[in-house]
Amino acid sequence: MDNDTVEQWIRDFVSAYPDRRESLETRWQTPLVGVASAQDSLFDTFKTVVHGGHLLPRELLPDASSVIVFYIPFLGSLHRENFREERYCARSWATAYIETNQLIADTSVALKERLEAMGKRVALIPPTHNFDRSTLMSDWSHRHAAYAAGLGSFGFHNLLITSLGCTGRLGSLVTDLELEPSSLPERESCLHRAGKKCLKCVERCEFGALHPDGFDRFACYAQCQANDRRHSDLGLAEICGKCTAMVPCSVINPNRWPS
Ligand code: B12
Ligand code: SF4
Ligand code: SF4
Repeated sequence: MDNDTVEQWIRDFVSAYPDRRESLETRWQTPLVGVASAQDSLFDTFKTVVHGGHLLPRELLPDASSVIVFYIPFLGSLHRENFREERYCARSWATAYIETNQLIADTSVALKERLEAMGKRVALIPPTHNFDRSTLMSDWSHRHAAYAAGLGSFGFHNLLITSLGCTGRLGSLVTDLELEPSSLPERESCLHRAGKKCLKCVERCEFGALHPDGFDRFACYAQCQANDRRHSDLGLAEICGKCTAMVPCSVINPNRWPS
């Protein structure tokens, strides 16, 4: 399998998914796929920029060669619905969170089986809930892996902004399959970080989490838990995402973006 085959395989799996699973409410756009070399020195820097316990690819899989990362974008209508619901997040956003986490897990398991059938080895990483409740940090950050795989850059709101915006979700897996690493994007995706006027994400956060001078992850988690209580009949949905609703980077319009 080369890069194109892996990318096409993931795209086909995601596009066929709604036919395989009954009563899904969420629909997705075509995923973006990127690859980082497991030896990329960026992973060493994540021990400092994320935290000391962040794992290296080879700590997940000895002889790791590549990190495959995929971004599954929601339909554009979803972040608009989340904007309209005011303080609490939209029910459709909660449903999309649960269904997309399942989609990421199912895609990862199916790709692992496909690669193992070719004699390759794969280490899986759960889509979320793999974080320490006392620090609110994970030993593997999908968005840092996505950054290393060239899928986008970090917005002021912490989310990874890809060429299809920031409202989708990420999955990654580590394998000994040799693939060509993707190059890092040259463009700064966040308007504020590109020196333009924005900080719309800060305006959207009414919960004391996102400020012009920083981010309080515990205040953010408190609001995510409030939304979970609100939508408790759906299953675990610790979510909010108001900072990604109807902001310029939700869905990218290339004509308005800095080059
Ligand atoms: C713990 C966690 C949370 C916690 C803590 C949030 C946080 N910011 O850490 C809580 C519960 C509060 C939370 C909330 C949310 N989360 Co959350 N969460 C995670 C989880 C499990 C681990 C994240 C982690 O360990 N972060 C570690 C900290 C240190 O890193 P960080 O916050 O990303 O901050 C870094 C960046 O700002 C970065 N950075 C900034 N500029 C630059 C520049 C460069 C060059 C580099 C290298 C780094 C960098 O530096 C900081 C430190 O390194 C991941 C899943 C996973 N395993 O990856 C999902 C994940 C990050 N969450 C996600 C989402 C969508 C959300 C919410 C929108 C909730 C929702 N779904 O409605 C909010 C957004 C909050 C926000 N504005 O950040 C998505 C992000 C998708 C994306 N497009 O980026 C993820 C990846 C889940 C997934 N599988 O898709 N989350
Ligand atoms: S809303 Fe504006 S400042 Fe915030 S992350 Fe998006 S582009 Fe950057
Ligand atoms: S997810 Fe909600 S609470 Fe967290 S930073 Fe974004 S708007 Fe604020």
